[in-house]
Amino acid sequence: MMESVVINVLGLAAIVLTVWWFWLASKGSRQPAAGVDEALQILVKDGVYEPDRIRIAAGKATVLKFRREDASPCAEWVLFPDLEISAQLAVDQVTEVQLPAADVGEYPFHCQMQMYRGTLIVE
Ligand SMILES: [Cu+2]
Repeated sequence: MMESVVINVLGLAAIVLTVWWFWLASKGSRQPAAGVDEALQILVKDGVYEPDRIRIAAGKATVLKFRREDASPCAEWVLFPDLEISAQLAVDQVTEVQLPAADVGEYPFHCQMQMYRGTLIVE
């Protein structure tokens, strides 16, 4: 009788440990597509920015890295009209775009023909 109680307690402890372990592991590996204080790289390909919603911190200058893998002229420029920023992107290269410290809000960005579209979220 005593032995089966001990075994049950041990089994329960093992289950709790396993659940706890996996819960912690999944928490640790969960990453947003793009977030504050991460290396912000945006892939420019097939008519979309990936990711197309980029979150940055307000009041802090930020660098975005655009990797253009679309040779069509459509993808050549990226414009942030509200921030008065534009950058020419070289094909198959990473171009750094310096953003000034901005106020909280949403700032759309797009290519010169507005086919590529994205949103910069400052929070
Ligand atoms: Cu375009």
